[in-house]
Amino acid sequence: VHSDPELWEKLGMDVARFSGMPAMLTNAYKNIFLSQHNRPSKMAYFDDMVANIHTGRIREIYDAKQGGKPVVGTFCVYVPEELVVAAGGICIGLCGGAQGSIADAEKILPRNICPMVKSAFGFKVGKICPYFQVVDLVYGETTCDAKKKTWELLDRYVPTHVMEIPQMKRERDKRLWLDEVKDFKAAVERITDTVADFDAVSAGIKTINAKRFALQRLNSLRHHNPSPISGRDMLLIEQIAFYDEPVRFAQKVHELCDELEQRISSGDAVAPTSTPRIMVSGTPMALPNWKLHYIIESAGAIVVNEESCIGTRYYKDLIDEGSTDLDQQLERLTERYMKIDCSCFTPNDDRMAQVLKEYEASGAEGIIDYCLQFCHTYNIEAVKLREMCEARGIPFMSIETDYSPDDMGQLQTRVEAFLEQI
Ligand code: BJ8
Repeated sequence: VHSDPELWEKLGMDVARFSGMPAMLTNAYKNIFLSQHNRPSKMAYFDDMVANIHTGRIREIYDAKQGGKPVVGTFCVYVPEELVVAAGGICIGLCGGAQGSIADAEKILPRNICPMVKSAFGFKVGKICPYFQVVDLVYGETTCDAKKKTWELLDRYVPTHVMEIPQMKRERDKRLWLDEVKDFKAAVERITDTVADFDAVSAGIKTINAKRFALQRLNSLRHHNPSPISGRDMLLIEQIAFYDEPVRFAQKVHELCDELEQRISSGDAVAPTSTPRIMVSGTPMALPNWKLHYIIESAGAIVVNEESCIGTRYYKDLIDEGSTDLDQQLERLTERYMKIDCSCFTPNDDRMAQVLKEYEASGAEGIIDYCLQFCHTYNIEAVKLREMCEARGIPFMSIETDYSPDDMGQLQTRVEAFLEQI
C-alpha cells in the first residue's frame, strides 16, 4: 500500500495515526488474497486498486473535485448513483468494514449497535478514511434505526442529508419514494450546480447499468463448476465497485470475464469440482470485511454467490433505458430501486424467492446466512430463510458476528461442522 501524506494533510486527516494503518491492510491482504493459487491474471487490476486505495483512486477523486466534480458519499444501495453521475458528480459508497475505527465510534455511540455503522462513523470521527474526508455531502437513508439515528450525529462532522426509504411497497409508498428521488436529484444538482436534463440522466443510467451488467456477467461466469475464480476475489470486486470510476471498472470487469471464459473452456479452475459450494446471504460485507469468506474458503469450500447489497442486490436489476422523457426516466429509476429486497421492508417475501433463484443458479450446496451483530431485520428474517431451506432440504446455517477476530476459532468450528453435512 502506497502513501501520500501531502494529500492526506490536504484532506484534513489524522496523518500520524493513519500512516500506521495501511501496513495492516497489506499484511491481511497478502494472507487472504495474494496467497491464493492459480488466480486469474486479470485480478492484478483489482489488487492494484487495493494497493493504491489510499493514494491512486483517492488522488483521482481529489483532482476531479478540484476540477469541479463534487463528491457524494452514500451508505446504502438505495441511494441512486445514476443521478449523481447525471449531475456531473462522483458517488462513492462509504460503509465501514474495519475493526480499527470501532473504538473511535464507541466514544460517542452506544456499543450495542451494528459494527458497520460504528466502523463508518468512527472513520469520520477519527479522521482516518480519506474517502470520508473527500466527500462534500453524505446522503443517508432511513433504512434501519442504527443508521437513521446516526445520521443526526454525523451531520455535525459533514453535511448529511437523509432520504426517507419507505418500509413497505404499496402504491402510496412508491409515490413517496418517487418524491424522495426527486428531492435527491435536486440536492445533488445544488452541489454540482448543474441541472441533470433528459440526456444527462440517460447517460447516468447507461453508465451505471453498464457497471451492473458487467457484474452480472462476472457473477454468472463464476457460477460455473469448477469455479474459475474464488469467492473472496469476487467479493473484493463487488466491494471495489463502490469506489472505482464506473466506466473503467466495467471495462476491467469485462477483461476479467473474457479471461474466465477462456479458463472455463480450457478447464482451468481455482478448485476441483468436488469442492463444497456455499452461497452466502444476508447483510453487506463492506471493505475490508473478508472474514467469513476467508473462513469458508480456508475450510476447503468455495463461495459461489453473495445474496447481499455488496453482491447481487447491487447489480441484479437494471433500469429500463427506453424512456422518452425525464418523468418517465425517474419513474423507471424508482421502479428499479423498489425491487431491492432489503429486510428493512415488510413484508419482504420477494427476497425468499430471490434467494432460492440465486441458490439454484449458482449451483450452491448450502447457504450460510451472514448477519452483522445487532442487525434486527436481517436477524429476524433469517427465521423465514431457515424455514424455507428446511422445507426444501437445503443445508442452512446462520451466523451472527462482528468485525472482531475474537470469534474466528468458534466460527471456523461451526463452518467446518456445516461443511461436513454437505
Ligand atoms: S438496502 S441491506 S445497503 S440498508 S447491517 S446498517 S440494515 S443494522 S446495511 Fe443495507 Fe441499504 Fe438494506 Fe442494503 Fe442497519 Fe443491518 Fe447494520 Fe445494515
